Amino acid sequence: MISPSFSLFFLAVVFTFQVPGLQGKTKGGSPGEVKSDPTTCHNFTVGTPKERKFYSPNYPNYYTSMTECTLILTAPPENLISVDFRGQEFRLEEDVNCTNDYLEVRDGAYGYSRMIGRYCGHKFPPIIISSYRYLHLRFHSDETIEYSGFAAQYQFIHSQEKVPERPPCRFEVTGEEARISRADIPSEQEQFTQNHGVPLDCTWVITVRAQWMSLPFLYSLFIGNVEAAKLAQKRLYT
Ligand SMILES: [Ca+2]
Repeated sequence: MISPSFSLFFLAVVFTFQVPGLQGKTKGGSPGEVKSDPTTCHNFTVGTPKERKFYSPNYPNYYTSMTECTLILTAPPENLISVDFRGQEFRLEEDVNCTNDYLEVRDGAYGYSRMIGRYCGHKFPPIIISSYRYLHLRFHSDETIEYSGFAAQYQFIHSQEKVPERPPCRFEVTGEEARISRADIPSEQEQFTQNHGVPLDCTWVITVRAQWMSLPFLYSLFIGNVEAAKLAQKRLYT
């Protein structure tokens, strides 16, 4: 009998391909290549922690093209995060759907957490307050047309209500063949889901040898598909 709580089952699988000799090496800035190295992204991913500020890459100068940077803000336990982008300016390339250059904010620690908003153009985003103690932010720029970007300031807000602390649910999988399933999930995760009425949120990171291939056709994401999520299997082959 499936618990009703699993109607909100959320599963994400991350496929990682390791290339010997390149691990830890920063990506270069050659034309056509996405830049996401620590130097390019420093303003965004590190910023000025003492001031609790972060910026678009290369701020106050124009941000670089073909850039992808990720920042996960983490507040102390029982705190939320408030981010204010209303600094001197907010200037990204404008397009209707914010697909060229954008700042993306998600309510959680992961790139698949609930989207709060995707922002571009010259209009300040609203003040953003997280539901829990994590925010996932992503800056993206495409090949052409850059602007000066933005400066943002964040603060931690002590929650009047006790913020539930979800135990981590992350699994590392490797080898020539492996099987992942709901059975991997510890009972404390299910209990947390039931107690707080939140989605079950787990990640499997599958790492295979370079030039090997995993079969992602089985699934990449399930929402509300309990039967499909109960059992999944991956096979790796040369
Ligand atoms: Ca652009």
